[in-house]
Amino acid sequence: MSLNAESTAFRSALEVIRAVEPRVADAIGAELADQRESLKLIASENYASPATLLTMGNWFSDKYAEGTVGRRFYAGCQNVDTVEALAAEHAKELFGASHAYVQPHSGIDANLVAFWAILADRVESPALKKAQVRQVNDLTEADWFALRRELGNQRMLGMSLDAGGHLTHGFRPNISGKMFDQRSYGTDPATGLIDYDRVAEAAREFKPLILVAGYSAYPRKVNFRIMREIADSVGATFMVDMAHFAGLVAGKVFTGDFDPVPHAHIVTTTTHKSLRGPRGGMVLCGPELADQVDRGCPMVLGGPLPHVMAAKAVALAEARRPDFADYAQRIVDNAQALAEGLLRRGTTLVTGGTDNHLVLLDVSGYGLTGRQAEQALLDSGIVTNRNAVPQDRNGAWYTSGIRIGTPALTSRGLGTAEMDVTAELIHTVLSQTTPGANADGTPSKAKYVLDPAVADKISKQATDLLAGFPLYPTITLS
Ligand code: DSN
Repeated sequence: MSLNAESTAFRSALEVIRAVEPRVADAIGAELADQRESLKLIASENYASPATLLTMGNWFSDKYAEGTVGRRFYAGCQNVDTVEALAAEHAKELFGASHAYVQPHSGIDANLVAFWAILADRVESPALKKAQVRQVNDLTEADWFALRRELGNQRMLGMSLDAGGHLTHGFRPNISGKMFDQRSYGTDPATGLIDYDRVAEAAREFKPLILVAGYSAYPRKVNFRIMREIADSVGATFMVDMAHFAGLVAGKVFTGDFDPVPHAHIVTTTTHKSLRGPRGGMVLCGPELADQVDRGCPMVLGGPLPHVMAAKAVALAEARRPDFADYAQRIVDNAQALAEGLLRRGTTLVTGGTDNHLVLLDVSGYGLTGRQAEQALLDSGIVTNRNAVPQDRNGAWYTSGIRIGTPALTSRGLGTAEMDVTAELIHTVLSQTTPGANADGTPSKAKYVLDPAVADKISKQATDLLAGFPLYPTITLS
């Protein structure tokens, strides 16, 4: 049998790996089999292209490249320069940004770079100017601390975790909550939507240095024009973390007031969620913050990962193709079809629907915690994750919610008709699952009861549904 290039590439790679540690080769093969068989509804996951995946397995991984293009702390970075410059160029073109920094290893790293850059710009630079010196090292320690105290407003206002914000937007146990004097804005308890008047009020009272917008579990669009006006009204730097919806921005589904790039001073993202690239992060900004952002490594980041930057260049080139816009629109169409299918079957959804890639189910109506629902769905071949809902009574570990998203299934080619079938499978599992009890008879928030015959039947239906939409159809490993 003659093999296509993709099958040959992955088979050869596994053969080489198997000769050294067969268990790793087996685990890689098993991961592909698992991903092929399950209904992947994790809102932050996707399937990168074979080209993107293959770009990560090579000798770029062996190169140190601290610094930036053409200005490295190591010799011999000419090829890294090529791929980093390409990735940045594609990112700037795709998002209409004047500067792109493609070194962050993850979304949290990208946010740390942004915090660093904002603090350096808003605290360090005025301090140096005031003291009339060039760098922090030129100041005595006492002078530096005195200037920081005088100038340093380290306050951050971000969306609360239980309203859908991210850990790094000032959640107290996170480093962001410790670096910053933090306050959060939530959502309107009646509608589940951001109340911009309340955000403005909080900003007026708190006077943050940074106003953060963006989310991991908010199923609606955010009006970034209004958020920028709020930031401007209190002199805050406006930062948007678009990790979840970067693909919708790239695909021009979110435009005008809903495109963060023209409105924010600085935008951070991951590259592996709806953007469908390699696992990593990125920062976009205007010229004012560009120099500080470029100092991200080594100030807050370890050495760049050139193999991943190369894969970012490939994935961003893919996202610039016209069919990516079609993909992005189908993500939202599918999320809306899934939401409608669930609503028709009586499921409670936070905000009553979605206008992005994710749907947040409140499973307390089924008498379940998020943890029970997540495990029952997993037993039935449906991969999701539990998530807090606003004012969640079960806390962040057990939760009352299930977050689902459509980027991955849309990449496989499933459409709105299949979303209705998916809604039926989810509803069947949740309505047939009951809470379990602890050994002493008290109610458990983790244990649950689901007839294995029901779980098997749903798993089979999920597999049948996916059979028409093979994952990586060009790749056969055996
Ligand atoms: N862990 C990501 C998510 O699932 O949303 C965010 O960091």
